[in-house]
Amino acid sequence: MATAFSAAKFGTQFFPVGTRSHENPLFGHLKTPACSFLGSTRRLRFSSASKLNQINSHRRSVVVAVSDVVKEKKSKSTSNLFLLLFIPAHSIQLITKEEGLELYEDMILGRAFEDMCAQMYYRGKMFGFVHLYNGQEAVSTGFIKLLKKEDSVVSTYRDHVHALSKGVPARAVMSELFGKTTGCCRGQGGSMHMFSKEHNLLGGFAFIGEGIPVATGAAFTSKYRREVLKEADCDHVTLAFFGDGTCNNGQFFECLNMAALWKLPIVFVVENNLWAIGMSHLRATSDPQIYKKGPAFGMPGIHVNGMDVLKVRAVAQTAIARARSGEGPTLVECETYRFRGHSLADPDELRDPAEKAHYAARDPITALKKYLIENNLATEVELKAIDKKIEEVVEDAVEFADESPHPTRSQLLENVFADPKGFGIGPDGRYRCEDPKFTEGTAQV
Ligand SMILES: Cc1ncc(C[n+]2csc(CCOP(=O)(O)OP(=O)(O)O)c2C)c(N)n1
Ligand SMILES: [Mg+2]
Repeated sequence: MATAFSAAKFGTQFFPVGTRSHENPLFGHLKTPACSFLGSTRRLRFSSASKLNQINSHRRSVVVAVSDVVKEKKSKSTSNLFLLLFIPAHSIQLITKEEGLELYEDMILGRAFEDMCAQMYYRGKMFGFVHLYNGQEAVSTGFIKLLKKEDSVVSTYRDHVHALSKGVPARAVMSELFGKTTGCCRGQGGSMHMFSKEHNLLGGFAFIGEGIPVATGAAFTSKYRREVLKEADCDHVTLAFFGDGTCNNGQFFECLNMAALWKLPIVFVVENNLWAIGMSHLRATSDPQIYKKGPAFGMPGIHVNGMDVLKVRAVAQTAIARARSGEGPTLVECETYRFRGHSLADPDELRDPAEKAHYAARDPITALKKYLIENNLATEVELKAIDKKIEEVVEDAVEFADESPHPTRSQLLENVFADPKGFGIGPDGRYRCEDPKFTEGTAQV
């Protein structure tokens, strides 16, 4: 199954990752002259022949057929919007020692944090579904560590590690998982709804695909601020993370369309871990090569080995630079794997042990560690010191979360749009749920 996605099977187009986006043979041809805000829709609103001639003086006929527009678009672009990424080891952009250690630390934080989550979940410290990210760390780290604080990240229900990579403190994430007031959503979001305004983490989302329009809206905001409100320094980029199963949902296609049409500063990052709960990606999708769907909308589509943080980072650098410079969106498919079941309630007995072993042997953390040591970027001692530091960070987060207070019952009704008078608030103006008799005869709250 794994080989169905391998570079060997689909050929090896070479992508020189060391080049800057405007010099890049893949992305360079997409460059068009700077257009006004929503320029691409405006061009299609023809009200009279003279206006049409004015706008399209280069076209011979005033009758505009779709085929003419297609021909024109084709002549501006080359055919190669597809890219199955095969990056030979020698072409990887070199990283500094500092960068290498930062990547390692972030991945170790993600892994150690999630392992601790599993322990705490089975000890009854967390409620509801908890979806872990073990195995996929190279995607979060490879992308998010390149962002500025003002850039946004939109996640899914598998969101703890995205939050950590974006800088939300481990204490705030763990407390949120414990349902405590010190959590990043004051304990009201829980595992699937991490959010931090300060860090521009625009949410985890329980419904699949729900975050994609939110991310598209965030990217629209950046473009609007820059081009309409004339905030010249607003070059913020949004990353939308979601899974392979989610790519079969309508929102995905709708948002690719809007993002390409308006050249939004967004990168769609598909974390293709080959499974949507117990449904194999290969059984559920007409064309399993998700990256090919980008070019259908006029944006580059790239496949990358999501178990290799350096390769992910190389692709991310180009896609983020492209978004930041106003060239528009990119669809990146990262082939990755989750080492645990879909959620902590899933005993993970259905996936083929051979498949699991295949990906376990490609653990992104082990691979980075080997790279850093072999290239004299770090010693075993230095890496062990990072492991130790992170162990302490995670233990501190658990202690902090455990000692933090639970929210008051009335917090449940805060920020509820409908006025809960009559239901939540009694005639005396006080929250009914604060009355100890409120839950009498019903389930314990
Ligand atoms: C709109 C919607 N439909 C169905 C579900 C149930 N559901 C939860 S997770 C999931 C699979 C998603 O798989 P994928 O996008 O590959 O993400 P992964 O869990 O592999 O990270 C589904 C169908 C949901 N949460 N939301
Ligand atoms: Mg999946």
